[in-house]
Amino acid sequence: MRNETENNTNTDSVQEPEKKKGLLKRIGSLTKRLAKTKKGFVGKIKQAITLRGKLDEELLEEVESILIQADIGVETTLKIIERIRNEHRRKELNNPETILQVFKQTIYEMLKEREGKILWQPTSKPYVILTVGVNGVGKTTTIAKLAQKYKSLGKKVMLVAGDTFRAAAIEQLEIWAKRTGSDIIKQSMGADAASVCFDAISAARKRNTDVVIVDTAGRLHTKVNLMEELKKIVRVIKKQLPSAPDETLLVLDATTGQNAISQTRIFKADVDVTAIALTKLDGTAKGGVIIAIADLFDIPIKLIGVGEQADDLRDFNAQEFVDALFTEL
Ligand SMILES: Nc1nc2c(ncn2[C@@H]2O[C@H](COP(=O)(O)OP(=O)(O)O)[C@@H](O)[C@H]2O)c(=O)[nH]1
Ligand SMILES: [Mg+2]
Repeated sequence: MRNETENNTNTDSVQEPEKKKGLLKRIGSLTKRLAKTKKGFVGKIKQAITLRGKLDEELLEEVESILIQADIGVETTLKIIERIRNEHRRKELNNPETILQVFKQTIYEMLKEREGKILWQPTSKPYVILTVGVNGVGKTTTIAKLAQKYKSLGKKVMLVAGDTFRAAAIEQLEIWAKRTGSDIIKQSMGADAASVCFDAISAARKRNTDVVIVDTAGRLHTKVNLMEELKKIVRVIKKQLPSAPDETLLVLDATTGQNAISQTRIFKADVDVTAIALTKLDGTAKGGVIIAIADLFDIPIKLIGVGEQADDLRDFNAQEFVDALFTEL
């Protein structure tokens, strides 16, 4: 974000070298945030490839075990290995650089297929974003970051305290509403979340709100309860605004590794998830799970969280991400 501001000072014709410099800076800062994942698997793979120097079954086996240990999952790992093997059949990969290049390209293609964009300039009003995900993954933090960004783009934002299960959740959202200068719609703890959403949509229409962001509970007494509540929220929102929610954002925590995969399965079964935000990529060696998410589900990955500050929520860009992973520090 800092780099974007720098670039924007270049008002009329942004020179190509300047653009490139901005991009390199952005990749550089992402590289630092992804340091643990880089070390955790890209580093190990690079080492294995350099040591062996040629592509053979032994190297493929080694790469396979590194990928599985890095939370990429068996299914996706086998797919990656198969693609490298096919490439080798097509054209012999006989030096470390080429092998690494094919590996990088394979991962890039898997991620690129799921690259999506959050609509920062919504075309309908109110634009409703419903966030879902289990407790602790970073839903409320992500909502705050989204609110901050929409505010900086001049939008009128409303936060909705749909996590009525915990009093602290409502308070936390209130603090973020104050800090970001957003409206908040809330009721007391234990209130019916769908009714809070009903109030929110009608208030948003009256107040000419641009963007409504709904927080939801990540845990209720049972999983069935949680899914029933989410479905009810969607029904109630639709009653007022049939096209909404415009985005149903599933928030996943990269540090949970393969758990993020089972969470996606569970939420996807009951809710029409339209986007994924993968948080906490900064503090984990398990960031490779993003490749499994991209491979196993047909849901666009739109946002990544790489820290706790407001500008640490970034648009997901497959090329930047892969470049950051493979860049030497
Ligand atoms: N390092 C890091 N921490 C994050 C990120 N996103 C959220 N967190 C932290 O994760 C914790 C749980 O976040 P919260 O938004 O309350 O989760 P919720 O229960 O899903 O609403 C908080 O301490 C956040 O600061 C991120 O991208 N990077
Ligand atoms: Mg929360």
